[in-house]
Amino acid sequence: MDQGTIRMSTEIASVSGRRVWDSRGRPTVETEVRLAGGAVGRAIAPAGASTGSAEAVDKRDGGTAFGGLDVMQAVAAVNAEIANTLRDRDACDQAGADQAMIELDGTPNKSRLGGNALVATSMAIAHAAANQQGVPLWRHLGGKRDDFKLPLPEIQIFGGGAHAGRRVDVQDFMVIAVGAGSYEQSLEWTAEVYRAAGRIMQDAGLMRGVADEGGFWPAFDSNEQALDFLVRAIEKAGYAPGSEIAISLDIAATDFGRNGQYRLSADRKTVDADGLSELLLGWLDRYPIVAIEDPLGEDDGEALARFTAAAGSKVEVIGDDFLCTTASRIEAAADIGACNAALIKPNQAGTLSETKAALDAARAAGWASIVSARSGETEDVTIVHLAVGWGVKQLKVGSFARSERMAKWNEGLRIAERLSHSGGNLPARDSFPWGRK
Ligand code: 2PG
Ligand code: MG
Repeated sequence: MDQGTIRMSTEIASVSGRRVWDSRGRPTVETEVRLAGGAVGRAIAPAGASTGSAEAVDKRDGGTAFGGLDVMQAVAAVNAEIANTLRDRDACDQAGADQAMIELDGTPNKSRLGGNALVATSMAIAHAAANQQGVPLWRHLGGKRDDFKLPLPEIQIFGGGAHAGRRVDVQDFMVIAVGAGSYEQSLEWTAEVYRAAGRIMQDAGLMRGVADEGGFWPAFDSNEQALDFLVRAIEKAGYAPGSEIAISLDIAATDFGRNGQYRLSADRKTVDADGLSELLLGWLDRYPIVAIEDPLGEDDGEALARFTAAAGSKVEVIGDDFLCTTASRIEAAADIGACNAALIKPNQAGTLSETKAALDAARAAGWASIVSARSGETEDVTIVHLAVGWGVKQLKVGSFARSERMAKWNEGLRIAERLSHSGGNLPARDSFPWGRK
């Protein structure tokens, strides 16, 4: 920049990266963006364990240190190439900054510079822009409206699959307090269910600790036993299963499916796509389930369309590994009638702009959407602001334990306080009509 030019306060003055550590003790990337006006924005990349094959790829160094998971190359990319490209850009032009990074990377899956480098930087730019303007991030993202709502929390009680040594096959057994009148109340109710679940598992001698996202690590004999215990926990906590507290499942079927065959180890059987669909449709009949994520593997689009045709009028059929927060994949899925809701994870897309494009595609298809954390997380709370600012219906960040999870639920409480003047702060109570019998 020429000496004497007046700089806009939201111009990016510097971008720097550093290595920090996530909730599994693995290295990850933090980016710090400093603006000409003095504001600083910081964000940290999360990391998944059950990943879809079309996700943006994290750059990992390989070799022997930290199991090959070090991120020093991604940090170096932030400090050099990415910093040089972004310097002097307006942090308020998120789309322009993201596009510049996408072009700089030049690969379809962000593998050259790293999805971890890009997503941390993209989110840090948004934080810096919000800070410079003196507004919370959710308002910077959401613009001038006064109808902001908190998302409905979707909270894990039992963890399984890749997050708990595959003791049960289903990955997330979650609850949604569909009958709660406010965000605060939904957390209070869930806290009681989490405690009750811990007590009944302890009494039954089935407690093995906590899984990666803070949910209890169960020693159940079958997947259905987990569902039975979850209903018991809801009842023991004093709530009506279904009308007050309903169940949401992430089957994460890609993880136990291969060549159209699904191995349910906990149930000691192998089924094909139609067999798995039949089993899950049976669960939908017998348990108060309102949402089911990745019921089939990421390659089983047609079976997923058949499943959605059978279940989509009763529950949210959510695509995660199948959609990978990608607008074109969501459009293609909508064309064949696969899914009626999309999980939205910024690090699957790689930048905030692409994440928002995926959300817009889901909305254009008439779908529900859920902003989601990853199993590897940190104190970063950006996703809570995305959910509020973008008006997303649900938020999934894991369980009701461990600080990388609680930091996010607690951030929602702070936002709720800011919004409390506007009355009820959750999405419309009729958004799960089938869960309110
Ligand atoms: C998922 C997430 C969160 P991971 O599958 O939805 O539960 O897990 O981050 O390991 O992909
Ligand atoms: Mg999932």
